[in-house]
Amino acid sequence: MAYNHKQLEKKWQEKWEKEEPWKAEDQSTKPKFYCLVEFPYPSGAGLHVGHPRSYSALDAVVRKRRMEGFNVLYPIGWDAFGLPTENYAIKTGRKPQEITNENTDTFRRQLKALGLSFDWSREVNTTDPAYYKWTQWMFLEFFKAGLAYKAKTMINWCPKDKIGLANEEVVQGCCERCGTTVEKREKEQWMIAITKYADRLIDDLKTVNYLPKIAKQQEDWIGRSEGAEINFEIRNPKSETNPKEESAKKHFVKVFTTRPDTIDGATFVVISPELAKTWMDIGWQASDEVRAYVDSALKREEADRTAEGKEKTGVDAGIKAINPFNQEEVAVWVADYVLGHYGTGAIMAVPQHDERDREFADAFGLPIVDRPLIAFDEAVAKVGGVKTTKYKLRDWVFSRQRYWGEPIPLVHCEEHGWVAVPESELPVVLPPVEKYEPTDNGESPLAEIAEFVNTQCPTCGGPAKRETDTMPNWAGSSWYFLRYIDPQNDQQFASAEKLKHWMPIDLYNGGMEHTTLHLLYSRFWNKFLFDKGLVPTSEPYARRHSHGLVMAEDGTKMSKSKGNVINPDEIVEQYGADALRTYIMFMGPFEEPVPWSTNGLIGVRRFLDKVMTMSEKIGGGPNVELARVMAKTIKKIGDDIEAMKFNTAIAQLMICVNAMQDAGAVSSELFASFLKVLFPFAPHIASELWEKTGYTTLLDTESWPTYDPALIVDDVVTLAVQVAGKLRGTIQVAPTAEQTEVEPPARAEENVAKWLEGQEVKKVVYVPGRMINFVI
Ligand code: ANZ
Repeated sequence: MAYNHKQLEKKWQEKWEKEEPWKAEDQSTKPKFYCLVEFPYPSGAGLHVGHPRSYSALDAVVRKRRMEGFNVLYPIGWDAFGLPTENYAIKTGRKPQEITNENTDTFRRQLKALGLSFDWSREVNTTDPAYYKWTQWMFLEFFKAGLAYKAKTMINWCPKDKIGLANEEVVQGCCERCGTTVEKREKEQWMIAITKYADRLIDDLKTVNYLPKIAKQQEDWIGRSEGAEINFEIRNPKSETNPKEESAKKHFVKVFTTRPDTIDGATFVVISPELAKTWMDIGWQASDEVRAYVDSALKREEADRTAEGKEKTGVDAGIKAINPFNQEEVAVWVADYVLGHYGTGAIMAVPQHDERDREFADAFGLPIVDRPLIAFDEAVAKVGGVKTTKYKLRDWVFSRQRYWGEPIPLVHCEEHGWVAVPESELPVVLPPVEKYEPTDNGESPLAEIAEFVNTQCPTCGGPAKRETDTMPNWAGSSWYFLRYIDPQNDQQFASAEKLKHWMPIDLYNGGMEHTTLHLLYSRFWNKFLFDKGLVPTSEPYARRHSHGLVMAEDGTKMSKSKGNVINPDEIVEQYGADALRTYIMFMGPFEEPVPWSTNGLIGVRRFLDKVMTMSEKIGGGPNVELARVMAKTIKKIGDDIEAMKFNTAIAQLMICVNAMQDAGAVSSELFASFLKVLFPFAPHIASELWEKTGYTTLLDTESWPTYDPALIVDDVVTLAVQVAGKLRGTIQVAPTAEQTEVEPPARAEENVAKWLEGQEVKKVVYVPGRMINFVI
């Protein structure tokens, strides 16, 4: 019979709301456990089933931890700045803050309807001025430390969203959000020097426990390469590369290589179109052919310039260089497979050893020679090179020309340049505006508000202008985990004492798609605060795990346009929160993408219906078989939750329920254990059955069940115990038990103990599965 999930779940949610069993204590003698899930962006679409996948699973972990006696912090909040809200505000003429509030109300209601055990008293919202005051304050710390700087850069510009994008936000040459082809634009931007932390961001991965694929992806993204910079002298450049310099001066092209050992085989040099352009800007009289090539190459996207298998293009620069290792004259080419912003923007080409160089040489008939390798250090020394390390990681473009973000708290004064807004004037609050539309000249809508822009220089009191760029939506999420620790503090972002109590985060779960963005940014941000003595640990997350996407039934991505989105509200309404939670953990391995299946969900709901009838089976005497199944269940579920194998944990629950059904009766003691292991997955019905059984406590406050290890041994054998070669008793042990496990119970056997009393054991002979003999 189907239970009435609506009534039952409402009853327990009201009780939890009243008794607040999930409040974390800032002072406690219990060990702490800080569990973090990526907080959602409260979009207008409401919760997506992908959210419960992570939240329910980690909810299972923290429920177990509380029962194990931990003081658990499991918080939630809203990462609420961002484009969709702003675009919706533009469309509807409403205020972004109003829309945000509505959306967070929906998300909160939806999450509470799932019975997730968040500590709701610590909710944070990145758009709350009391929150972003500290985001601004931290930005100023970067600024004061010289890590935030303004630079003219070519940025990725999305002509549809009218927004500059970080490299990470460009996917195959298109805007990550709207899919429009990205253009290049030159723009003055605030940058944060994350590259200064590149080494530590790689090296410290050794000190944390991340899924291997996460650590690897971060390492590859940072892309550290050990190599050398080597100068190739340009032959007879005379007033060609730089007419202003005296012709007596030697000219060089500097290449970056990770393989100086191959230098003897370097048969030509290739410079990037970007470097060629720089040379032309300072006076290089390049041919028309070169100019035309450079012009067209600079318009091309990096992704297709370097795409594998793409036909190589390039042009002879008409210049010669000297290979410094063997003094041979080589040609200099311009080609777009060499990138301007990596290394030195120029390479020595070794077609014998490098695939790309080989293709280029084949395409243009350039020489390929087979020369021996030289030792790395020897080669570098001989040509006067300098060993260096290069990174793929770029500095973080930290400004956006949009409204709905944290204002950058800086003021520009003709005399004093960029000046920090004094701390006492933080937060710099987003002013109300009439129109949220970005401007066509690429400036933020804030630039149109004279009252906001015109201000005084904090240093001299003279007229000054505020920065009108806002921060990217990765700002607020770079430190939200610190604010949960002390969300109401208005003197500091969090007190040192509380930070010390809670950091680092013991377990952090989130999507793989955040590995190179949020996860890297927040590690960097935390390291910087650590260096300033503001947080107690260099790494914020001791352990990082990741969940796979929930796909549509047909295995494709759920999307509004395809109409295949599963709405959690409807599922909860029709099948209940416990069914959704349990199903979503049962549907497949946690790390992997899994297609949604309504049939699967119905199957899980039927299982829960069966569970609800189990309380009728309480009674009967001891049942060893059932006790064994229960012991195994406790062990397996405990181990599986630790390993984040929720699907196999639930499979074991099912085995256990079948065994109870087959037994016809279950002792109240065993049943209580069952409810405790059911609780992390289906807390509402577990609580209901707990109450039905006669308990008045909340399961949250109960302790995690234990089991007798002897009961989980599958086969036991009878072991003969001898003293001086004579049989004196027997014991039951596992056939594979070690001598150290067997000896104590053997000695303790009543009759054996008698024979051993007062004797000195000279030797113990153990034959696993057969006998143990004490030689006296
Ligand atoms: C000679 C050579 C011989 C190279 C060989 C490789 C293999 P990673 O490991 O990715 O850092 N390179 C250097 N700067 C470049 C640029 N701006 N655009 C495109 N390619 C560039 O790669 C470093 C290697 O990539 C460098 O070492 C250089 O080619 C090339 F058997 O030098 B090598």
